[in-house]
Amino acid sequence: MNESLLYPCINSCRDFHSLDGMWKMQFDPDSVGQKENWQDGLPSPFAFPVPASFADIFTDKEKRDYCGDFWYETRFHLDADTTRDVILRFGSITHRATIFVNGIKAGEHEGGFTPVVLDITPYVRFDNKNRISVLANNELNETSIPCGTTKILPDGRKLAAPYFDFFNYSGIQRSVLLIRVPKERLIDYDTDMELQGNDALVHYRVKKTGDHPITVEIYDKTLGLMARNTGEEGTLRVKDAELWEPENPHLYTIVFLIKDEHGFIDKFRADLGIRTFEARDGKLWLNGKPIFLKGFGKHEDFEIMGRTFSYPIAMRDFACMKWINANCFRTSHYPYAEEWYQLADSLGILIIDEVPAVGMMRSLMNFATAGTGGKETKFFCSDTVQQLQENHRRALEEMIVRDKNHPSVIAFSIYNEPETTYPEAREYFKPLFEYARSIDPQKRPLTGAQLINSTPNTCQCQDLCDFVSLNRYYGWYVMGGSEISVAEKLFRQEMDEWKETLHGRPLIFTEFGADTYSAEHKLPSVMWSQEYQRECYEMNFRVMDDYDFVQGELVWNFADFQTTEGIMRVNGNKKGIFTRNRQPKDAAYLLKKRWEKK
Ligand code: BDP
Repeated sequence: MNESLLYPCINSCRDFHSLDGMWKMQFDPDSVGQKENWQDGLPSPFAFPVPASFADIFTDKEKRDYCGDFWYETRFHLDADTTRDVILRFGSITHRATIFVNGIKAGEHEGGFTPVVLDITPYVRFDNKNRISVLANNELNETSIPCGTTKILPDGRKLAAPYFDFFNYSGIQRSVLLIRVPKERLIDYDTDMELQGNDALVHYRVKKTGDHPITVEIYDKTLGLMARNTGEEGTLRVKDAELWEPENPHLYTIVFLIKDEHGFIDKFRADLGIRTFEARDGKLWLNGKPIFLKGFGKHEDFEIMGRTFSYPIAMRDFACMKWINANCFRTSHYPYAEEWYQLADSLGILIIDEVPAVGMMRSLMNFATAGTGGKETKFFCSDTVQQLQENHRRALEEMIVRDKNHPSVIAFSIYNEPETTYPEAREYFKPLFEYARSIDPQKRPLTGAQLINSTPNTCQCQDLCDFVSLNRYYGWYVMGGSEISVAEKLFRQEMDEWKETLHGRPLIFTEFGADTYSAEHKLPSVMWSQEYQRECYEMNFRVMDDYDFVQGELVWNFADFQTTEGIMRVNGNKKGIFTRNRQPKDAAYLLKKRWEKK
């Protein structure tokens, strides 16, 4: 990774403007675009919004489900400024892209959920019109994360066949910014914190270009300057530090300044939350105090928008989380748009940040397998694994580098429900855990969400986790409806086994729940009714409450969400506590009451 993933800011040294708006778009089903020089201008484009997930905007099914190459194009004008570099920054392009500026290839990127950042200074024509062209592709295979396959229909049309349970929303789904930064500049910074009595020691490290010294300062919004230091590495002491926590998400400002004899060369500022987070002694600890995680596995998902980031929808989601007394969510199953983390920082919501390592089993109905336990597909024994591991490693690096300074991010999740039951899985994951540990300056706890097959006796990877995370569907995929009492017994048996296996590590639930149709009521309950969702949660909580090593409950899912169509999904997954329009189902009131007291 060469370019800085820092979120852009505006000051006298840096600025940016948005390229969001209407772009040109064109599908390229035969992948002829590059040969035919579409990078010099699309031959027959249509107008299309950026950012947007392209699927649900179309009324035509083939376009909604389009899979293959597709192009975007826009133009911009730029005044000359030789003192600064020009950076082009896409919040993400799903799943891979090649970017051209004025017809010249400026870079490429694999992975659909982290920023694509390019220094395009050499390709830009100043005081002139410029063209950006993007060749994107949304095919799935066993080296892409998330994993899946691409079906070819008899007429040659490609169709995404995910090994995961969410719609393969694609496109330029996050904002595009054109940034100007000084030639000598801050590239990146790390912080980690230590509490010493009432004070906090903020250890920092910066990465910069050029030779001028850098000064780092911490400000409090009312108290002013709290600490200052000069140098690329050092410690700042914040006296009587006001710590960041859900009830009081206090944010300081960290400022980086590079100066020469004439004045400022570079300035950068960001929020800084001072907090520690650990998993030890059977508990999770925030600032040295035990904390129980209450909340959700989520998706970036909404009608028409697909996975496009939108402040109004994000704010509604946070409002619902606060209303229901939640304090945490997992970014299942990919890193979200950066604005989610900024909002969580300011609202005091904790995040388990997950890399898009999902679908690591060969199954088109992975959720059924996930719930009931299926046959091993020896996914990690195939010859594509090396490439997959490299893509996984890079995605981890980009997520950790991007998100490492957010106080809201308390842990990283390295996977969701892979096969972990044979030695090759361990060989695959062990180096990834080690790599993640080595690059996170805060050494946050690492975890991975375990499939039902991954039990204390079978899982070869659970000991890599600092806290264990379970996805369990007792009462849904396992013994649902009238058999729920059998599910409860099986659940207790499994929990007894975990008790012997954890050796002081806490355990949380990262998924449990039941599909529920919001229009359906039935007394006595049947599966899919609102009554059954409550009963299923009540049974699960009864079991969990009997095991003191359980330190978190993130229910599946925050809201109903779109999936690929199929016989197991009624226009999407309906396990939401809220509908897709963010209105509460009955079970929401159960959770609200429970979490008020927890
Ligand atoms: C698990 C997956 C999740 C699914 C969920 C379900 O981790 O992505 O949506 O089950 O079946 O297998 O609802």
